[in-house]
Amino acid sequence: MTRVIGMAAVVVLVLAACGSSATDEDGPATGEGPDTVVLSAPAELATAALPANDAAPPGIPPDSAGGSFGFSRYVYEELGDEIVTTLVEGPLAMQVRAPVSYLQLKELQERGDSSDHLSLDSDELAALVEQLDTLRDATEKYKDVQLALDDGFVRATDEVPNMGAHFVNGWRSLNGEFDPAKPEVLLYVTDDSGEWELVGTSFVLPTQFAGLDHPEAFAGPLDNWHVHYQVCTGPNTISRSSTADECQANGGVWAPTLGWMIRAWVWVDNPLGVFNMWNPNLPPVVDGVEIEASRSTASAVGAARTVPIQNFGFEESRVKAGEALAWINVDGVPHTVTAGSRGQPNGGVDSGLIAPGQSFAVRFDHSGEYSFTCTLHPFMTTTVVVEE
Ligand SMILES: [Cu+2]
Repeated sequence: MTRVIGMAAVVVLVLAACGSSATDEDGPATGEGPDTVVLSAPAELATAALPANDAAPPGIPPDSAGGSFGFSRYVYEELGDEIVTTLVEGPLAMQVRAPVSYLQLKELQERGDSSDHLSLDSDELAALVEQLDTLRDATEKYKDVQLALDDGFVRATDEVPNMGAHFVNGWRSLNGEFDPAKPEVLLYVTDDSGEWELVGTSFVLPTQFAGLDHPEAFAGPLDNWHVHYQVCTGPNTISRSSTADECQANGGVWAPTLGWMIRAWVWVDNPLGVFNMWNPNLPPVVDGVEIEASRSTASAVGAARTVPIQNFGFEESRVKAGEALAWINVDGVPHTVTAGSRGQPNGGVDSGLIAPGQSFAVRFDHSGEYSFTCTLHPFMTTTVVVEE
């Protein structure tokens, strides 16, 4: 555990950017077409005990938190005093992660494009588009939230950044059946007039029914289903992992797991991918294109080091007292750099929203260990070690 020791940091806000979109050689593309990443058996498995099935966490968790939702197979968080696996995503064998939206898939299919780069053959592409069209047609009526409530959907979370509020159909969530016309979850955000607007859907398959192996549900390999562990839900929660005690103290309902889940974005199109967890077109939407400058701007203000915020993760960093450290957001959605941990600010430095492509720099005048988090994504936490 790290403590924040008398922070006397001078904050330098640097407006930086990358030309037209928030892309990086290593980061997810945001709408410029397919840039598929295929992950095979994760490296950490070479040294850890091999899990018994797709849903199982690795036998031996690492000794520090890490991993990122929507980008790595495992996410490890510090809960209580322990490092635990809070998320497992995708099949154990091979995952295909492609930032291709629903509308882009339809376009590829209409063009009769070869989809080799998506690891989809044309039949799978056609079947997938048909499933997604079915989902869209079947949920159109739920643009009227009252019809969703009438059909048994109940709000189970607050509005999650770049995700929306989850309205869950309890019966469907328990039956273990996959039907593209019957999503278990509808996602809504409140519009300017305070009305609920339908933005997406999500599916839930409990492992007791669907089994511990990755569901074969949507056609092709793009649907990386995930399993959350130690989940806290409730109308005032944002559906994240916590200890049972912490969850109950916040008025939430705790569960060891809810089973296999996946989002499908057929309403508000998602350039990070039709099945991605995060949708940059949902609030907080920030315009990364308007921002002028670059990584070199961050170093021009005297930052000794510039580190990327990418794939929903920070890098641990070391600087010398008196030096500045700059963070650049190379993800497709906003983040914050906020003194504190697990999404909780401690009253110190706070960047506010850092748009894709934007930078934020902090000068550290005194040695010590400083912890930072992202208030939008509480699992994002890092420590900066400042040496004499
Ligand atoms: Cu964040």
